[in-house]
Amino acid sequence: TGKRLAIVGATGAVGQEMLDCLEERNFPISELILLASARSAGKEIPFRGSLIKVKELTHDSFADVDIALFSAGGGISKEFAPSAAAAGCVVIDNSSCFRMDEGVPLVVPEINPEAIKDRPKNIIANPNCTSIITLMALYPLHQLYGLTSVIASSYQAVSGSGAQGIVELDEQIKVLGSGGEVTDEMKNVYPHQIASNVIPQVDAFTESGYTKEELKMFNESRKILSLPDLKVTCTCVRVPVHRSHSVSVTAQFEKPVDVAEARAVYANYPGINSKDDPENGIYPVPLDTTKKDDCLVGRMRKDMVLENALTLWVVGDQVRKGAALNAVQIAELVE
Ligand code: A2P
Ligand code: 11C
Repeated sequence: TGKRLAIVGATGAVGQEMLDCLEERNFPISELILLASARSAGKEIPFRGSLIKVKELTHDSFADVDIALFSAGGGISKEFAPSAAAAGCVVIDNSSCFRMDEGVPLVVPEINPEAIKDRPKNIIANPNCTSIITLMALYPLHQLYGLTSVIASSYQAVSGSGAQGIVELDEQIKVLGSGGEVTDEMKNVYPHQIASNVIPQVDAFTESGYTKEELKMFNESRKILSLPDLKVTCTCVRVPVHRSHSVSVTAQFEKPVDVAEARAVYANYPGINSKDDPENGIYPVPLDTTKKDDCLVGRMRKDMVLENALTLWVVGDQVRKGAALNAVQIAELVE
């Protein structure tokens, strides 16, 4: 026995990571259906010792599917998730398409697992990677002190842009390493050179001056934590790192904070640990969390500007906990 599971976008960076998570966690599967564009149809992908042929995604792909994990971009989710849900399949969608819809729960299993039960549209949304990683650090502190506002800057890896982000960084590194220059033809994913640079833009700008990625942090944090008045301001930055997003966070609380107590709280929470020993120069870096399930918090200190506030640094593998693993964990909760 087990679930009949479909992965939409199985050939992509997140789709491939989903397969790794399903294998590692021994997810009970009776049938696995791998879906992608017509370009990939017929391609064979290894899973649990056998090869599975990729099929082209169509509106009829979901007739015999219990759960579909979507990670092929917002356009594909918008077009195909409703037909999958109408066919009786539970959709777990990694795009930003349905996250703010009423009637679509937005879930981090360590924070609000009970929210999955109320899903009138048969769709459950997987939050944005930067939101997940930031909230993994903030939720235990919120339980202790009551979160009121967040000021953050992210340092986001190129794999957040999918497989093409990695290709673009690597090609630019190669050219620079051999003494050449990055030409405009080599800038397809990002508006500026990403190798040897940082770009203070993730996703498109909105009229507010914030980017869409920054507004996701604002809106999704409120929904996941059920804190409709939470204040969140954020600058999202792309850095030339392959994997794992880092976020510098100043969080303000209702109650007075204690650094030793705050550090210790992570010992009792799943999915997050502290790596924080400033006297010995110990703190987490993106390479520490690559291909790992747990997020890591360090640089925890009492903020010297705001009252009842802590400043910290959190790192997490955004392909894994920020996307694929979180979706698989949601699937594990679906009965
Ligand atoms: P394909 O490999 O066939 O293009 P990434 O985020 O790493 O770029 O991956 C995007 C994923 O979304 C890939 O699996 C890709 O499949 C899939 N995808 C893109 N366009 C479509 C489409 N029109 N129909 C189905 N899947 C798509
Ligand atoms: C990035 N966070 O690093 C983005 C990718 O809303 O799910 C995921 C965008 C989203 O570019």
